[in-house]
Amino acid sequence: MAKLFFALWPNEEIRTQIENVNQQFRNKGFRLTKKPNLHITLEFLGEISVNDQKELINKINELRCDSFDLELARIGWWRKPAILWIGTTNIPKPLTSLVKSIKKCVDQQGLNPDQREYNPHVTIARKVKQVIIPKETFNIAWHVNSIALVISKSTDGGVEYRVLQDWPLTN
Ligand code: 2AM
Repeated sequence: MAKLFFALWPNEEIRTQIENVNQQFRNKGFRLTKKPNLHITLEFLGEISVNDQKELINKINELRCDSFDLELARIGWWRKPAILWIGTTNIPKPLTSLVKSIKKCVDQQGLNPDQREYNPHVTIARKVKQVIIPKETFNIAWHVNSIALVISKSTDGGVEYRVLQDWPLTN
């Protein structure tokens, strides 16, 4: 069994730009996401068996989805999970259909896809009980041309993510 999720995995350049936005939330008592962990979840799978993992990978191998451009340009806060996040100005159609296709594969594998409305975001800090969101604007232009299957492991130093496999999106 392994704890897995599908994600949009930023390259180093995008990661640095997100990290630069995060810096303003240092020393506020929040738990900032470590730079190597920054990502956008597409679909959280939870603990799944090696067999389900293999069969799901076979299904994802058959997908053909378009690449797209994301503009990360706003900061939001969800009170209940106490999460601070960076979000997109709009949700591109190829992203909506990508998530739909992944959910279909997950469902066909007999696993439970997340039923909640999809809300793409990069979690930048946890344990955020309250926050004043700064007014300064930013715009991180991210050309998304791949998706990743990521394994999540709890370690003494916190959670660690590792990309198991990635797939290109069609240009
Ligand atoms: P989050 O960033 O909004 O917390 C790995 O845990 C990733 O999967 C996180 O980015 C997390 O989203 C997302 N995720 C979605 N549902 C989850 C769940 N039930 N448990 C843990 N993580 C979940």
